[in-house]
Amino acid sequence: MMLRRPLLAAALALALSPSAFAQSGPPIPVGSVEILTGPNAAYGTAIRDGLQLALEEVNAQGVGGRKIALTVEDSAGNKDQDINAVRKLIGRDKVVAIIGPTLSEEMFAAGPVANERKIPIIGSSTTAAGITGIGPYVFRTSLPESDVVPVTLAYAKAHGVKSIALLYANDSVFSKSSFDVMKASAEKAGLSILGVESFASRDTDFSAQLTKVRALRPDAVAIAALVEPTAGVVLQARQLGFGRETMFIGGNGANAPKLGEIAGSAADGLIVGSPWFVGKDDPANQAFVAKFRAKYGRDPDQFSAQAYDCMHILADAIARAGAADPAKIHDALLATKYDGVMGPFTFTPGRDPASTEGVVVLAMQGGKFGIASQ
Ligand code: 1QQ
Repeated sequence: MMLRRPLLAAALALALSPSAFAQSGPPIPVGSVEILTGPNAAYGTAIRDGLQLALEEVNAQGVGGRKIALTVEDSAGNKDQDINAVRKLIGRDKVVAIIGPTLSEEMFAAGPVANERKIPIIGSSTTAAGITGIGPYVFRTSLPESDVVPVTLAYAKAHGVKSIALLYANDSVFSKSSFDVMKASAEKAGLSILGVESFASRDTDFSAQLTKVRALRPDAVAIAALVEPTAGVVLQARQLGFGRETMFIGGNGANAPKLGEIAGSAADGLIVGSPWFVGKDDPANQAFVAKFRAKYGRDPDQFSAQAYDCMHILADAIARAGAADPAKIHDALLATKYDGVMGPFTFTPGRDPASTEGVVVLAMQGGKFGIASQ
């Protein structure tokens, strides 16, 4: 007994130290649910690629001596599949935290499941209002539309826009929320709102709405929708005679390379606000971009960059939690101070990103986003 005591004391000290689980142990299970198939797979695969690049770095370093084992589930953008995936990750894989899902409406479906089981769930791309209101275990690292869209509209105003028409997809939580923010921000900026039209995300013919909007002759047309319908609207707008005199404005859904891939030069001139830009010239971002290009043979987009930071933020919280314990990870997440490729990151007490600085306005040119001219 006597001999054992110092050992016990040492073991206890170890258990209480921040790197208690540092010494060894099985990989720490972490889950992710993203859209890997179907119409919105471009978002989810960009996110998965960002997560996996960060994971390689995390595991090369170790999280207090252990590795993270990441299981990525495909939601296909389907809410039932989201809920099942989250249940599976928690029940079968015993994950200590989840990153995802991709869309706000998916988070509204699956977030409550993780929240109820007290497993931290972190959206890296969800931008609608109300996400973190789901419950205390729901976090997001993505800037909500309410932080980004006002910057985009201020840019439009500074570039001569006085009147605007708004179009939105009425069957998507993100799109509706983005529209609400666009409308409120346009009002606040003193723009006159000439008209509002809506459509469904799967629509391919927007000519009725665009014809009405065309007759109003707005200086700008804002589109609150995911990337495929946004591209469809822009393509058809050009066919209906909208020229360069009309400024097209997108929300977070439009901030994806797929816009240029589908719409080509028809999307030229469209602007979006973005918390990140591939050319952002700080060393951390440049190293990330170089590594991403080397691994995947293409440029990262905003979704990959956000996911990359999100995985690092989670790994950092797990390390500081000192245990593969969801409640401790939850508390550690709240105390996050992380310098990522998006910039310095902390959470508000309400688990949203605290810093809303660094939003840039991007414009499409030749099918690619670049910094909008000043
Ligand atoms: C949301 C979004 C989408 C554009 C993410 C892909 O911002 O659903 O909240």
